[in-house]
Parts: sequence; C-alpha cells; structure tokens
Amino acid sequence: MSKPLHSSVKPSLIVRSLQPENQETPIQFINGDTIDPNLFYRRNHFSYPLLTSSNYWLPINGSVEIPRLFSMQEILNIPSKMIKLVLECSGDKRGLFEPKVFGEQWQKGAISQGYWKGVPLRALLELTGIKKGAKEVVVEGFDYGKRTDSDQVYSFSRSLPLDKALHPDTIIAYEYNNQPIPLKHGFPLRLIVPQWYAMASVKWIKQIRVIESEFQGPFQVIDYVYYPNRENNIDTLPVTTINVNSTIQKPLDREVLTTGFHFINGIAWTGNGVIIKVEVSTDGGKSWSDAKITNQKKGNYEWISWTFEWPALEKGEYTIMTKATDSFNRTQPASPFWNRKGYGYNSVDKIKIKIE
Ligand SMILES: Nc1nc2c(c(=O)[nH]1)N[C@H]1C(S)=C(S)[C@@H](COP(=O)(O)O)O[C@H]1N2
Ligand SMILES: [Mo]
Repeated sequence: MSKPLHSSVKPSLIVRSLQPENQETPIQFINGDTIDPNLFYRRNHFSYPLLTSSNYWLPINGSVEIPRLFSMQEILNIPSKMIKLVLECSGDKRGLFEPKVFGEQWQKGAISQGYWKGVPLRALLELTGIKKGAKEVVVEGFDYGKRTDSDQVYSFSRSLPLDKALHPDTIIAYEYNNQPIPLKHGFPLRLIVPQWYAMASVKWIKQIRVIESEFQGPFQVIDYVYYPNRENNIDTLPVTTINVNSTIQKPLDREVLTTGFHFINGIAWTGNGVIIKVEVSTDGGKSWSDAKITNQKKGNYEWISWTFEWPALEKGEYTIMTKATDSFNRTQPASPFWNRKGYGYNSVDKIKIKIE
C-alpha cells in the first residue's frame, strides 16, 4: 500500500528574490537546533562568485609586520575550533515594520543555526603580526557588482574593529556541520563573527587587510547603519550586536484550533549574554507567564527552544505574544525601533489564532 501523499511534504526555502538569490528558512517548520544546509537562509548582494581554482590562497596584508599568503594546508594545520551559533540577517523580520520600509521583505526566517569549524582569525594575525597603528581588519569577499546607488563596481567587504577581529571565537571557517562550507554559504573560507548580525560574517574570503583608518566601503557606511529618521541622516549608528529576540514556531499565525490544551513553541536568542527568560501572553499582552526553556545551551551563541502549555478552554480569537529577556537584562520592546533601512527588528513576537 502506498503512503498518503501528504506525508512526503518537506519544508523548503522561501524565495524572496531570484537575482541575487535571497531565500529564507521556513523557521516555523524547523524542529531541532541545527539547520540542514538546504534549509539555511541565503542572503546575497551579488551573483555567486565562480571559484574554480582548487589552488586557493588567503592573503593577509596591510598594516601587518609580515604580509603573508596562507595555503589551505597551512590553515588546516592550525588548531581549529567548532562553534555552534546563530546567524541572523540584520534585516530579519523587516517585513513586519510599520510604517513599512524598502528592502527585502524578510519575514521571520532570515535566521539559521549550526556548527562552524575553522581557525581563529586571531591565530592568523598572530602569524603576520599587527603594526602599532592598526585599527580595523577588512575582510573582502570574491563576489562583486554594481549597487543601485552608484555606477562603480564594489566587492562585498566589511571591517571589524581590532578587538572584535581578535576575539577568540571570531573564526575563519572552512566547515559547516562537519562538511566543507556549501558553495552558496561561502566555500572555501568564510568569516564567522559570533554575537553580531550576519552581514559581518563575510562569505568567500578573497583577502584580509589590516588598516589604520575606519573602513569606508558602502556595506559599512551606507548599508548596515541604523537611520532613525525618515528625512535625514542624523543620529545614525552602525549595526553590530544581535538584539534580544524570540519567534513563535507553533501554532502558525491565523491557525484555527480546537478547545483544549495546546503547546506554544518557539526559539529565543540574543547577541549579548544568554536568554534567561521567555514570557508568553495569550491575552494580547495584558498578562504574562514564563515559558519553559527546553534545551540547556552548551555554547554562548545558540538560540534556546521554549514551550508553553496553554489551556485554551474558551472559544474566541486570541493574540499570542512572546517576550525574551537576556542576562544583560535586555528585553524585547513592545514596539520595534523603527529605522529607515529596517534593521534589527526585535519587538515582542505576535500571532493571532482562533479557538473554535
Ligand atoms: N561575500 C559576501 N558575504 C556576505 C554577504 C554577501 O552578499 N557577500 N551577505 C551578508 C549578509 S547581509 C548575510 S545576512 C549573510 C548571509 O549568509 P548566508 O547566505 O550563508 O545565510 O552573509 C553575509 N556575508
Ligand atoms: Mo543580512
């Protein structure tokens, strides 16, 4: 006897744009806490680079004592570490801003998690030495193209201040979930920057340059900047650390349920410290109860899963909300910090359901 057809349906990426390729993770249908490469969200500014050469070298130059070219073999010989972490696009949930903003209309799935293995950037910079006046480390990707705001061709390049570049968990990764990094996620080498939004984690590293000034590339000073005002560029701030956040995975927004006990499930994460509390409201924010955190985190950079058992005994429409708090006492605000380019959305998560 053949199985019913619906049993073969599996989650798949959700397309936001085809060129460049931007797809989000079906986060509501993810269970477990490591995302398979084929369900890992994809965020690109340009076409994928064609890296045909198996003869790959990583140059580190600029304000260093000894400029060096590292071979893959040399990099593989340096003691490695494996770090499980959240990568979240700073545009995650952009589509939820009110008033709406321009840019990819991400819903809740520009986020994924898994194990990245590589060598600390710090270990490579110890081998080249850093000159006294050094200020930032610029990491350039192999992908390039024109932006909408200029006729010039740019590569995707970003800088880190020295202290973040030298953080022991900032790594040059060569494996994801125990496999070479997939082509679309940065093969052969990708920067992985824990705690920061994922624009910092430059894919397809072409070269690393230590500079004595502040990097002025457009992906540093035009994009990935919070612009609090619609009409002017006053009071801007660079986008860096991930905000405390949570997402309801189950039930689905606008789901219809029967009366009885239901589990509300989801994830919560933060860039600073750890999640210490997740609260759930089933009455639109009037009252809150603690959810149960179901997985004990081993690393510092992972999301946690939580669950809340809800006795839904009366028929009606309900607004369910969740609010996470981290160990630095940061908590999700009731309304998001609106900014013109729509970064860092983290207000309480909210869905509506009906009990009938
Ligand atoms: N070289 C390069 N690195 C990049 C990008 C890019 O377009 N080119 N996009 C950045 C952004 S904005 C995000 S959110 C993440 C997305 O990584 P992913 O496609 O592996 O999910 O990569 C970052 N690193
Ligand atoms: Mo991003």
